[in-house]
Amino acid sequence: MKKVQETAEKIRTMEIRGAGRIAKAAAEAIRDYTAGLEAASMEDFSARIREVSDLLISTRPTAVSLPNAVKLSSRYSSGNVEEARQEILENASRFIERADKALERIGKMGARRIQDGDVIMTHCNSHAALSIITTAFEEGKDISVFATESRPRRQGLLTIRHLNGFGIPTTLIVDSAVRYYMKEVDKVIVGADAIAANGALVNKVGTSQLALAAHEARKSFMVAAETYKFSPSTIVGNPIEIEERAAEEVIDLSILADLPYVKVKNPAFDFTPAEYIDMIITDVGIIPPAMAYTIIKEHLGWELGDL
Ligand code: RI2
Repeated sequence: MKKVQETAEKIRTMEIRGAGRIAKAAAEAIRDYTAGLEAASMEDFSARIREVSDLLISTRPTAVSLPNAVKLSSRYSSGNVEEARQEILENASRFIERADKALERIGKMGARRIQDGDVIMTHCNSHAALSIITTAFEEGKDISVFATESRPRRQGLLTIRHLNGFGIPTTLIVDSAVRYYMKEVDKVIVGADAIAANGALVNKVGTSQLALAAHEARKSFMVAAETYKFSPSTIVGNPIEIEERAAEEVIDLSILADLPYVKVKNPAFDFTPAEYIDMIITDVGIIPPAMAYTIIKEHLGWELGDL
C-alpha cells in the first residue's frame, strides 16, 4: 500500500504528469500491489483492490486515461484469489504494453500527415504530440516548431528541451503570442487529457485559443490521443470535471495577501469543441472527431449497461 500511496502522491503533485504517463503509472502501481497482496479471503481481496483503485483515481479528476487505466487493469471475473490475481496482473501488463505501443503507432501514423517544410505549433507537453513531431523529423522531414510556454506550470520548457534533444529548430513563445504567430504555422498538434463521445477535446488550458486561432487562419488542428483518452461516461452525458489547481501556481501568495479584493482562478484544462478539430490521431487510426463514440464502443470494452 505504501508504494501505491507514493505513486498517488506523485500524480497529485504532478511529479508524474501527462495524461498518458499517469495512466501507465497507475497500471504499474496496481500490478505491483496485486502481485504482493496477501488477502485472507476473496472479500478481503476485492475490498483492497477497490481501495487502491479509488485512491489512484482520486488523485486528478480530468484526465480520463487515469480511470480508464485503473478500470482496465483491475478487472477480474474469477471468485478465486489466485486466479483473480493472475487476471489483474495480465490486464495491467497488457495496459502498460498498449500504452507503450500506442505512442509509437501515433507517432508513425501522425508523421504521415506532416509535410517537408511544415511549421508546427504545439501546446504544453504532450508525449503523444511529440511522438508525431519527432518521428516526422527522424524520417528526414525538415520541420520546425513553435512551443507555448504553458503557464502556470510551464510544461513548455519540457517540450523545448525534448525537441532540442532531437535537434529540431524550436521557438518558445508565451501563451498570449499564439494568434500573433499563427500565420507562420501550417499545423497545430496537441495532446489530450480526455475526449468526449461527441468529439470535444479536454486538454491543457489555452488549447481552445490555439484551436480558435487555427480555425480563423484556416490552419489544420490535429489532436494526438491514445484510445484510452476517450471518455465512456460522456456517452450518457456525464460532464468531464475540469481540475482547478492552487492559486499559488499562478501568483506568490504573499502578494495576494495584500490584495483583499483579488481572487485567483487556475483551471488546468479547457474544452475545445469538435468543430475546431480536423482529425484525431489515435493508435488505431486517424479519425474525425465525430467518430469518438466508435472508439469508446470498440476499444474500451465498455457496455452501455456499465455506465
Ligand atoms: P500526453 C497534460 O496534462 C497536458 O494537458 C497534455 O496535453 C496532456 O496531459 C496529454 O499528455 P498535465 O498532466 O499523455 O500536464 O500526450 O496537466 O503526454
